[in-house]
Amino acid sequence: MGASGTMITVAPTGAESAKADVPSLPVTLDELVDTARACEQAGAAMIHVHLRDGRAQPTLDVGYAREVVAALRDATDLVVQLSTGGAVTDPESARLGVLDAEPDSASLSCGTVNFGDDVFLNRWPFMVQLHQQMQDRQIVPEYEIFDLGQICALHRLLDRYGAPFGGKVHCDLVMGVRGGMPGTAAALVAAVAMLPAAASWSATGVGRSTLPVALAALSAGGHLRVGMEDTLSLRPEVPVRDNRQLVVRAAALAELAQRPPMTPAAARQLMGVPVRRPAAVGRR
Ligand code: KMH
Ligand code: ZN
Repeated sequence: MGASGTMITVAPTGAESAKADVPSLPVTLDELVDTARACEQAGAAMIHVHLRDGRAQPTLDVGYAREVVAALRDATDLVVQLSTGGAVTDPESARLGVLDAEPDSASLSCGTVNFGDDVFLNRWPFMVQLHQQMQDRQIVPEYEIFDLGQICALHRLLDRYGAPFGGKVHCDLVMGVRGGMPGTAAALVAAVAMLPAAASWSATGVGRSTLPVALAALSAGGHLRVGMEDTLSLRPEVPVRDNRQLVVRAAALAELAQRPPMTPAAARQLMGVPVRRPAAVGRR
């Protein structure tokens, strides 16, 4: 069985939704920091960050990424994870460049997948580069799994290139993407059975699969990722008000499952993420 507590990750922004369509999407530095604070108070332990520029478009600007990492560390204890997935149009060089911002953790997608009408490209050599650069820079990867075959690629990566920095393997099952595995309990159970022994894992159900995936993950011993990157509706016809609302709901489910939300400190232990800053002083 899985861990006794539940690590809740909030993915507040993503690269796909437009601010004009979703005005409550956090895109500025201040909006991100406010969201991070509110979600930490509601039970989140980690934040998965996609950056937006001054026009609210996805960006992988390293200078800005450093600023965001510093601001989130200053304002919260959350484990700060930067996306190296970016947007489907981002080149590999810019996606690798995100690691220069020295986050606690970064995502590492384990294979190419159709992504709605687009293709989310993750070539094997690029996966290897991400894995090795994260080992060198002491960044803990979160392996993103969009389909079952990608778990075979993860095994191959670990067998050939060794354990990630921190020595723990943590995966996130991203389910319900149009082109990837469905967001069902059956697919979740199949994926979990294939994960490396002793790996920890969370699950994310995109769109309408959010709740079925969260409930299946809790019952199978996994952790949760929620947020407006993945879901913009609370239920049919009811739009999400903000990211905090999704974290509050996830925390309530975790409590109901008698696996209450983990603190950021417990999440660091789970994932093998060291503390990268002195004890919090001078919080804004
Ligand atoms: N935006 C998607 C194309 C990640 O953050 O690592 C990729 C994604 C995965 O969101
Ligand atoms: Zn993402």
